[in-house]
Amino acid sequence: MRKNILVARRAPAAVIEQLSAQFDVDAVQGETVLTPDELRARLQGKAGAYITGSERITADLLDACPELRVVSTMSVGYNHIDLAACTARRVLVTNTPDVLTETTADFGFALLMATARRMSEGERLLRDGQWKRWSWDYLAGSDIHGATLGILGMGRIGQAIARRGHLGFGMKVIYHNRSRLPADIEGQLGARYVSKDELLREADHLILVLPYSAEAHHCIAAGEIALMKPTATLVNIARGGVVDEDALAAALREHRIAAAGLDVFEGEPKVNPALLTLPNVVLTPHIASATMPTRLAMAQLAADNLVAALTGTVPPTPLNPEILPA
Ligand code: 8YV
Repeated sequence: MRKNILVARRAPAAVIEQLSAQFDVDAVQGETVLTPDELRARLQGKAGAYITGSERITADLLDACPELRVVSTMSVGYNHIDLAACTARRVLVTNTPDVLTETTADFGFALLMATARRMSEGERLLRDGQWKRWSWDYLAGSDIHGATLGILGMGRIGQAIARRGHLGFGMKVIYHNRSRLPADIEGQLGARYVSKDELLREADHLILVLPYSAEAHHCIAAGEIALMKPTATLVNIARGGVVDEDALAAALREHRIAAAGLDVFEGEPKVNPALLTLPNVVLTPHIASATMPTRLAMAQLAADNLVAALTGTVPPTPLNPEILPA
């Protein structure tokens, strides 16, 4: 008997075609975003769920959908999924690591450069007819090359950013992470492990790339920002919840740090209004992985994971492989 699956957000046609060849697919159409209640209703009787980083999979939802066996998310981050609850109920969870690493690192670097070199601020002034004359300190920002790059979270994406900073821009790279990298990898990346306080104090540019978790919630708040240089920039491509946005907005307003670049927001797609009016913050709508080749690769990997898991083979990138049969 064909299994029923839900594709909870519009997906590439090729993916729907591939899934439809094996399963009965209930695919959400257009730009619809399911509410939690709608997600619960649409998951009834479904063995598989193809989701994105926005659909929350909670213990309550799993209990309400006992036929659900596999959750495949088209994202590397999986803080929207209660993994422990899934594992306890023997629901297999997969994500899409690796395929987005370089694209996301490119974007992190682009956001860092746009922020440090005040690109959005300059474009806004130009478009508003406010570009009148040259003056020596007009839109003067801070240098990238030769500066100290601080990385909080040294996973795959953090390492790809370190490589860009070290090899491409001659930056001094320091990082803080739950665990230290092996010495040979540190050597290749030119990266030095430091305490979180040292990272905050020494970085000219601090980029947040750590996974979101309860411990990471607001790990950059007023106290942490107070340790940073007044000339520093802060870039967040992790999850909005790692930064206390009110504290950040206050620091930017009072020029206690120079600038911030944010691709992720605590209440996204809603953005904290305190950030919207500040000139010294670059704001982008969670697009760090958004190139066509990378999004297609993510969509394909999410589909391959779902097909494998529901047809009894080992999926390429499981998050709780311990529940797979030995
Ligand atoms: C996704 C991301 O675009 O992979 C992640 O964790 O944050 C982004 O690449 C987003 O989560 C939608 O799935």
